[in-house]
Amino acid sequence: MGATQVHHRTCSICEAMCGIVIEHRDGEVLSIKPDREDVLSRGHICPKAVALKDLHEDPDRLRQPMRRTTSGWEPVSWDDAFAEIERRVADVRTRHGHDAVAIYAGNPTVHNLGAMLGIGDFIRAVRTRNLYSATSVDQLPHMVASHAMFGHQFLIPVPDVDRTQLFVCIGGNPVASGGSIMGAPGFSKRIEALQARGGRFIVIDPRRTESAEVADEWLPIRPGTDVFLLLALLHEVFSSGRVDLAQLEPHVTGIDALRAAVLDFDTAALAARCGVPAERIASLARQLCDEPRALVYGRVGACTQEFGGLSLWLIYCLNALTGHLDREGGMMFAEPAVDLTRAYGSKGHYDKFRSRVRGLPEFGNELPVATLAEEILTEGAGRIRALLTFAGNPVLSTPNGRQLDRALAGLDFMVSIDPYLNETTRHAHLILPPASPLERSHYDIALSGFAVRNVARYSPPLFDKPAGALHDYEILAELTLRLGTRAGTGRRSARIRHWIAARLGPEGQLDLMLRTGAYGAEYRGWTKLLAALPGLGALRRLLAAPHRKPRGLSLAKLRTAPHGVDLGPLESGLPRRLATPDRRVQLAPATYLKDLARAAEALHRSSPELVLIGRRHVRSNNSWLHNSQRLVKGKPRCTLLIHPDDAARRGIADGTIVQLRSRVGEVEVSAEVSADVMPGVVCLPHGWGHDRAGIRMAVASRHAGVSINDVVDDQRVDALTGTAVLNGTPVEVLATAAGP
Ligand SMILES: Nc1nc2c(c(=O)[nH]1)N[C@H]1C(S)=C(S)[C@@H](COP(=O)(O)OP(=O)(O)OC[C@H]3O[C@@H](n4cnc5c(=O)[nH]c(N)nc54)[C@H](O)[C@@H]3O)O[C@H]1N2
Ligand SMILES: Nc1nc2c(c(=O)[nH]1)N[C@H]1C(S)=C(S)[C@@H](COP(=O)(O)OP(=O)(O)OC[C@H]3O[C@@H](n4cnc5c(=O)[nH]c(N)nc54)[C@H](O)[C@@H]3O)O[C@H]1N2
Ligand code: SF4
Ligand SMILES: [Mo]
Repeated sequence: MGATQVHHRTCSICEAMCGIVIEHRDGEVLSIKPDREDVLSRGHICPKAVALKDLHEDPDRLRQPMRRTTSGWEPVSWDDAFAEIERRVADVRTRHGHDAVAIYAGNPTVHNLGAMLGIGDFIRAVRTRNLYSATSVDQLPHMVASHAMFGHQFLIPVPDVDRTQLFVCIGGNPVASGGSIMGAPGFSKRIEALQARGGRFIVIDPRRTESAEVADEWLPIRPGTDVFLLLALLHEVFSSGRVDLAQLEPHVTGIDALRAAVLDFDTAALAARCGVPAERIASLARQLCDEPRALVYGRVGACTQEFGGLSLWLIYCLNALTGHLDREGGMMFAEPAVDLTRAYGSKGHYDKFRSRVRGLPEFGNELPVATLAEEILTEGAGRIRALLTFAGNPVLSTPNGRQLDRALAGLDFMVSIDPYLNETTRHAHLILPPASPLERSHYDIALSGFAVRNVARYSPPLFDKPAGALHDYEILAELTLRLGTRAGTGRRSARIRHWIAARLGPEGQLDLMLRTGAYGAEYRGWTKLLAALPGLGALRRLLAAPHRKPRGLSLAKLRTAPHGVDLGPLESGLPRRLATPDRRVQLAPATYLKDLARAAEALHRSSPELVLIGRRHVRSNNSWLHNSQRLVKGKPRCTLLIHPDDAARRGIADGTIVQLRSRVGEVEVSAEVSADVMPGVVCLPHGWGHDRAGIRMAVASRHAGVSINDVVDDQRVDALTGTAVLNGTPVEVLATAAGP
């Protein structure tokens, strides 16, 4: 027996990015504990960290490529799998054209260094208009607003939680979720510290969430009506003459147009529609104006609703107009060591083309996933015939999952790059499973850009991958080569890039990015040479950018810092970092002003009697952690919360099996009567529904639950951004014969 060893790494499950310490011996994980010296998480972890061991050891995790045959799944060699994919994709392209091959990329992509480095080339190689991802069921309104207002889709402000005195949280539950577009591990402790220094935490949410529980105030709001609350808050700021742009004054444009648009609305009607008392709205606006260190933060609940686009825009405007944008204690911009806003990531674009069936706008070459099933099912030129999924489970994660199930079952060809045979991948003809997360290196290239402190942390692989296993980036690289065409990016530049990437590997590329970043080591002659190669325009731009505060950062330096390197608190970055053509913050982009007409029209509409919202639990992560026994044990969590008044009216008691119905579908689920949801609102978690036939996740199947997205309506999208309306679905709830 070998000696017990200690390994430091960053947990890659959620955006909190906690530092963990893993004790291991002879290739076995003995324990997973918090790293008290981690520069960001300072000793915080949640129960999901231990699931890294369960994932690694899970007998259901696929360890070799699988092919679906008429007599079931059988293992296949990598060579045969890749050859079959090349042949069948070519066949679909010959018969139906390039756009007939679609891609869906799921959430774990952004938590994966190799995937982040490889997915762009893969997408360019497939060269399709039918690109979809979890973005349009998540943060798309943030990206569209950042693109329109600040000029770059990834220049998204994050709460300076550690220095603020007033934190207003709209449609986020960071105590349970760990925070999102806000890397703030140990969020509850940060709120305790805020309260200890005399600050206040206010939660605006239809449910008294775990975050509302620790807040100084919970303001219930009718689902989907945040746009009206935000208009009312801005109305108060404008009409009371309290606009204070602070240091941003010379760097904004559009304030007059915004003022005129906002003052057009009637405050009494706005308050009545959202359900927050008019006096409280006015006093909240005053609080925001009076407090020098305050911020308004909005997240998933604010995004995935009918007016998600407008809501996120108005949230940024409200921060700007009360002097809280890009200022200490307000909403600030992280400046990470690898900065996607400087060179690597595209700035983004909007509405360059529209989806075939429903005419929804693209964003950054992507189409809204709410229309994926229609694009597969609707006949005609341009119909999707083949699908490649990467780290995604859209059957459970996107609206009208039953329809998507039917659509996927009818595809000519489907490939899933995924470690599990689950609700989505069961439809694939081939599943290509990557090596375990503990067998690869890690660096949060994307999410470090949204952390509440600038830090850089690298984790080497804990274990060697088994012989014959491939990492995600290796699978993507092989497919990039095999599916790349002469057109599009051009096969030659793809080859050169591939050659360089293969030589450097994720580590080499990361090192290059670190060295050329704002905190990088000395400029090196060889990076100049690389910059001269074709197809590397981004790199060239990057090398031309001035170094701001060199700290000698390199991969070698990170390797000697197991707890990470602290690069300091958030700092003001505007106007330097603005990427708009006039280098000003655009307060009133035309697309947004135009969309206000839609809100004005909806202002006097009456609310449906009962609407459905979602929830997250600290022991889940979307749809894919339910195969860990320690995470699903205890009483079933997939229950429908219903207010006592709504329950009584329908003869529903705690534990009654109810039928939950919407326009698109129905599920049967156990009711949990609770005054924690507002009257008129029912609440079900997402990511469950593991009772579908043919999945290979033994534990999850025994704790199946039902999928909220079997009830969420795919036809309801935020018209501005195309984001799915996951919250606020009109529903009916009926008691069934089956008793408690
Ligand atoms: N109703 C409702 N629906 C929602 C939400 C909601 O709040 N309400 N939330 C939405 C949000 S915010 C998101 S982000 C989406 C998520 O949507 P998806 O990303 O489509 O779904 P996940 O459940 O995260 O599925 C992740 C998949 O990746 C696989 N996987 C995990 N790790 C790896 C890896 O390292 N490599 C590879 N190749 N595969 C991996 C898993 O097995 C699983 O199949 O769901 C959305 N859906
Ligand atoms: N434990 C756990 N952690 C996770 C995840 C997980 O599934 N489980 N998923 C990860 C992912 S992919 C993401 S994107 C983040 C999401 O992180 P968060 O956004 O913090 O998480 P949610 O729980 O979706 O928070 C949305 C909140 O909005 C509320 N809400 C619903 N409708 C409305 C509305 O119309 N208006 C307002 N004001 N509020 C509304 C809901 O009640 C809910 O409390 O969490 C990440 N972390
Ligand atoms: S909150 Fe939990 S799942 Fe998220 S990074 Fe930290 S330990 Fe991992
Ligand atoms: Mo997400």
